[in-house]
Amino acid sequence: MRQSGRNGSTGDTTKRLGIVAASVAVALATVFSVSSPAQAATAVKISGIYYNSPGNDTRSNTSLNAEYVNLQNLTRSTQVITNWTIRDVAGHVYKFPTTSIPAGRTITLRTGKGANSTTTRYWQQTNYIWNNDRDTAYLRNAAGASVYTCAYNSTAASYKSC
Ligand SMILES: [Ca+2]
Repeated sequence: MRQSGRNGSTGDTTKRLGIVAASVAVALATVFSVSSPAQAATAVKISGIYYNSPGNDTRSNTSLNAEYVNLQNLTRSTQVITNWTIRDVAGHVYKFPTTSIPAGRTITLRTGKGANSTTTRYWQQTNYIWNNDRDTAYLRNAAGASVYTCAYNSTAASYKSC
């Protein structure tokens, strides 16, 4: 009768290889986690929110349009943001119509009514979107994936740079 090799060297080698593989996996995981900030780089960001328009909140169209969000293209090429959305904590959603932002440029989304131009979009609202004390702006791409988020929590300022 032959003896089984359960205590033989083959099993030990397998264990050792397993430990080596695990070490390599940990090393790779470390490398990738270190490089993740670069992967998180975005082409378009929310660069700022003017959430407390000047003067009293009279809901005049002028006052509504003094409340706005800026999106900036951080790249050297045109970025298409058609069907991208901006939303607040309360669940108001704006969807960009056919829109592109030239390299390095900014587009402004104003709360009130107006005629869209290449540099300005209008949400066409009759009430304010951005709370004067605290809120969060969420930018999502056409697939609904989060692109950028900007939160503020201060009545000491009217504008949040993101
Ligand atoms: Ca406001």
